[in-house]
Amino acid sequence: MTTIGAVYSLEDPAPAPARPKWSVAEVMKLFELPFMDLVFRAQQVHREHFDPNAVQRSTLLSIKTGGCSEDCGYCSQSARYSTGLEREQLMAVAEVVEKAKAAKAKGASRFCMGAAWRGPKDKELQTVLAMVREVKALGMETCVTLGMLKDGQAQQLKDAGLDYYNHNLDTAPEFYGQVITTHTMQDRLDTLDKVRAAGINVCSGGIVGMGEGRRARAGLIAQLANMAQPPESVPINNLVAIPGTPLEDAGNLDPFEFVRTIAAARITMPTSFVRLSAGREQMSDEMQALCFMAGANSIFYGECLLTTPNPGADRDEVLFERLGLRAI
Ligand code: SAM
Ligand code: DTB
Ligand code: SF4
Repeated sequence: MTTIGAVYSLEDPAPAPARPKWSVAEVMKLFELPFMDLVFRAQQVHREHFDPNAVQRSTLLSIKTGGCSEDCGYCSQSARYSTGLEREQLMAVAEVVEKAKAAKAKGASRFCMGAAWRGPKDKELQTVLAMVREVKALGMETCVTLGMLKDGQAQQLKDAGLDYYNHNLDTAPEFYGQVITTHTMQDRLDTLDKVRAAGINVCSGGIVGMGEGRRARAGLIAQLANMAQPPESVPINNLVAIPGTPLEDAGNLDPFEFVRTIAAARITMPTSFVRLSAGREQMSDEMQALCFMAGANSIFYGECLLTTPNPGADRDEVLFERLGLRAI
């Protein structure tokens, strides 16, 4: 591995930088395939690595809602926009544990706790650590998404038993500044490095349907796939347009383009779980089946995402039954 500040002599030249696994142009080529060819190829890759009829289910809970300092243009929880969302304090540990028990009883295997923070303060982190310990003790996989981490915080989460940290790259580097100005893509990558170094599984993906072009969607996928170790879990969110946010009128991506994004994620990250994430409430069952066909093998499960609705467990049970899908 090249270390920062290493000195190389002529006899021992600097190693050529590793070629990215996927160039943006190569990912663009995937997007440009005829739809049937793309979905077929994604399904083939999927079958090489996964049971095509098994879908992982994570339940989300917003443990601290609204009042966030950041300006992410899609988000209902930014304090900068009037979205009508009521701000809430960090939840009590016991309340979180009750919600996790209910999610487990409904068949979720992972519980993901999200906080509307730029990053956690040390005192806040202590409360989250207690949540992680207690949810883990229920026999569930644990995931948190708390924003940017400072040195040492990832290790504390690992020690508490955290399995996954969610931190999305959200979009391509060149589009990032049009959506978010209060932190950078590099900030996000730095936090992901800390998560990896602590030995926590990485959950990182993005949002499409924000008015970005196909090249930006390909850029996001390439950025994720080219990580030294791609994320174990890759959530692909379709924008839920929130009134009052700068992106309230974005939406309306061609549904086939969403499926193409899932397929591109599957082909470029063959061993990762690809999660059909936000936006399912607005999708037909047929659209969701296409996403599973294109290699999605994980969903958010339960009637609420963080602040917006998601299909209820009953609707999903019927969908799984109709498609012969098995929950894992
Ligand atoms: N504050 C933390 C952060 O930004 O990482 C954690 C919570 S944040 C809400 C988690 C992710 O949810 C974002 O990175 C974004 O990908 C997704 N998200 C938020 N609002 C969304 C929306 N309206 N539609 C689709 N995805 C959204
Ligand atoms: C992710 O990629 N999507 C989830 C989770 N990680 C934290 C959040 C989706 C939020 C959708 C809008 C809302 O409910 O506020
Ligand atoms: Fe805050 Fe996260 Fe929403 Fe951005 S996405 S405004 S960091 S809660």
